[in-house]
Amino acid sequence: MDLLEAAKKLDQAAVLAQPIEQLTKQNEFTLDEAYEIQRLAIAERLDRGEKLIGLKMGFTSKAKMQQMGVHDMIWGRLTDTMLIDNGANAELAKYIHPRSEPEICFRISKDINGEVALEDLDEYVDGIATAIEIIDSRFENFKFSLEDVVADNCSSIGLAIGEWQKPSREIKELQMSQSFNGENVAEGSSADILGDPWKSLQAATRLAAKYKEPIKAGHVIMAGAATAAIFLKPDTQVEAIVEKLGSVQFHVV
Ligand code: OOG
Ligand code: MG
Repeated sequence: MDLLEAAKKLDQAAVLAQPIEQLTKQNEFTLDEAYEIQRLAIAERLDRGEKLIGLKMGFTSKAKMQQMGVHDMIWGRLTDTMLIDNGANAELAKYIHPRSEPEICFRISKDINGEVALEDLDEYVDGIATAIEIIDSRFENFKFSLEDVVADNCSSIGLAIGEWQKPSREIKELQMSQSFNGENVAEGSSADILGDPWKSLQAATRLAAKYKEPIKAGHVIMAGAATAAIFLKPDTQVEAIVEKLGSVQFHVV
């Protein structure tokens, strides 16, 4: 299988907001090849001038694994064009079949070279915030295998980050919720993110080291959702609230 060709297909699907058939329907490929396709697809974005701003973790909760039928932790890359300012508009026309999910986000204060132990992570974090991730699988019907979704940069397309708070280790049992036009659409607990969102950050340092992906000062790391993701609809005010960390919003137009 031509990995670069697959990467370009996925990149164009995102650019044109046109879904494609699952890659694994045509060819089998390994998880390492899937991560290579992801790297090559992101390289297309970076060649167009986009900047890496961090990493996202996926399937760090049972709710997400069950929703999508995939049972392994995954990671993907975030770029600057994916950022939506807190309170700004998100244009539905730019997406294929977007869903959103409340998350917790870490801000990195110091370059990370190699895996960092859970107890040493404080040294590398200077902020924690409530965030929303928009995911938009490039595959028809939002259906994929583990290899497909990894190649597809773990469905990432957008993120909004709320006000940064001082880092705290006490984020293990925070209520997390998402509302559409003031109506609750999803509710969970940060305990569902590997038992503690800091463990998701730890896993990010392990996986980034394994795949030789740098984590730099200023980068953000999304810990993964604790609830199922919900399809976006037009004219919707989307808000995520995490107990103690505050809220973040955007408006779907
Ligand atoms: C894959 C992305 C999973 C999360 O927070 O678990 C993810 C998907 O559900 O399409 O972002
Ligand atoms: Mg997510």
